[in-house]
Amino acid sequence: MSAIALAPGLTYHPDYLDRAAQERLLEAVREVTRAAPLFSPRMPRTGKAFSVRMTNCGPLGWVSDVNGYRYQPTHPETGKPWPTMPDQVLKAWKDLSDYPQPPDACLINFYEPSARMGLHQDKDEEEFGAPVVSLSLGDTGLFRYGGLDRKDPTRSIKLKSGDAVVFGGPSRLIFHGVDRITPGTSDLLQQGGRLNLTLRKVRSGL
Ligand code: MD3
Ligand code: FE
Repeated sequence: MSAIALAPGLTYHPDYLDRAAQERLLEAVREVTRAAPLFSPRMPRTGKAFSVRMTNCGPLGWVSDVNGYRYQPTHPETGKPWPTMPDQVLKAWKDLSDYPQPPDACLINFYEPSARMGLHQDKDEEEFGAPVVSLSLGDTGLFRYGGLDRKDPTRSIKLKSGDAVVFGGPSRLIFHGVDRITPGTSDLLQQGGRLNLTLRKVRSGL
């Protein structure tokens, strides 16, 4: 498929997943949420809930509560290990990442139409040599990215169902966020909303 370089290390793959692949991935996400229900992470210190709900699959999952952001092997509410990563997710990583080892974390974000994610950097991982791979499903999200300084100018792109983005090399630590979801832009999710999967290598070494 055709890849578009947006910046050094930042590659956009429009329509990476065709409709059948999107439906298969959605079914895999539903299976993950049956074992590991979506939870509402809270901001460290203030305890204010994020508008995005989350779950994870793979050996490690990202969580946030009053004590801080971290990766941990278990769901914060059930205490159970995260479900295994679907084969389709591992295949996308092999295909898109150029990284020799498999990912050890897959964060699944669910956006209702009113949800957003403020501009931030992903810095809770140990292995910044590995890229982050993003897969989008459902309604289109207006994604914004800038540079390594919060004050750097930003650009926006619309991420639609089936799109993939790879953030590696000099783009691994850029500021980014999601400004809004456009309701009614996809019929993949019956009730609307947007799902984003981020595939990550958190721990360095084997
Ligand atoms: C750039 N998620 O989960 S995916 C996140 O659409 C997150 O749910 C957004 O930002 C979402 O942390 C954006 C695109 C993305 C993901 C990870 C990145 C961009 C990134 C890591 C480094 C740089
Ligand atoms: Fe992020």
